[in-house]
Amino acid sequence: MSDGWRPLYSGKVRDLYEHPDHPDLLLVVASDRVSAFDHVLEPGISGKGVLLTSLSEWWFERLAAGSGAGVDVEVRDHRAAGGPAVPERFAGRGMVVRRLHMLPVECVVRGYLSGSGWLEYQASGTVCGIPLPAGLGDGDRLAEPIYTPAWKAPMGVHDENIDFARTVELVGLDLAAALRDVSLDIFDRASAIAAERGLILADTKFEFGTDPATGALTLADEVLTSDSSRYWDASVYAAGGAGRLASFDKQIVRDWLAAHWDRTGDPPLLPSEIVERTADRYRELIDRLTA
Ligand code: Q0Z
Repeated sequence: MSDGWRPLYSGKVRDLYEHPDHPDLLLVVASDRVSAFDHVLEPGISGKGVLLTSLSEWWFERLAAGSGAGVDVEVRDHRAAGGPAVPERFAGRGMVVRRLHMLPVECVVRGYLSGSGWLEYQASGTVCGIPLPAGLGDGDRLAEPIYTPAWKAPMGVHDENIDFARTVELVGLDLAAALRDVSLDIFDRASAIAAERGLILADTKFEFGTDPATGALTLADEVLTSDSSRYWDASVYAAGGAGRLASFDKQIVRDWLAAHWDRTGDPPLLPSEIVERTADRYRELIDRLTA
């Protein structure tokens, strides 16, 4: 390919490229692939890569405007500085970013009890080892958001929830404290922005790197997308009932798969109705957030 970008790494749903003439940059490309239960499913969700990239870019811009509390954000357009553009073949779903030293910690923040947190709470009254008051239910709001980091295991190994002491061992005390404080701060700011649009940000996962030149802590990778976050409709949530936790992500895919697959062998093809409803849900989130 003449644009010079070379595949560096392929994840389940995104791909990373490097450029020999720009060793300080990377290209992150979001595909239309969708994964659930550790499998990449067929067919993909047409338009998903573009939607998630625009969501991530929108959040990067919103968060950059109000940052300063010890965190930088990745710059997404390097053309002004003579950097390469996103090539046409990845139009709308690529971001050129500064190449950082990524920290091996997934910075998860939860404002509500749900998903794996709800499962752990039922078994032990804790979430990632943090004790919570008795009597909480699925989807309940926590008194205040909690920071529940995970160790980014090498490829093929599952991420492992870790406590603050383990984070200190991994990145040192100063960075461990900064990751926690900055993650909670960004979560608060993002929750307030989402709330203005009638959306609840239930939980999310941030990733950070340090700038190799300056050491500055930098928010990186995808930010507050529906692949990395759980959003709920605030009015649906407030009305209560079974559907109150319908999220703006691939929950439709997960639910369908759970009902139509016993988790052995290859997963079945997704029906077009499921694909379309999922795409609609992604679009609705973007429309409501960015309108
Ligand atoms: C992001 C990932 C993807 C699979 C590495 N600015 C950066 N500097 C250095 N590394 C990264 C970034 Cl964003 C980086 N990932 C996550 C992205 C495919 C995994 F496109 N890994």
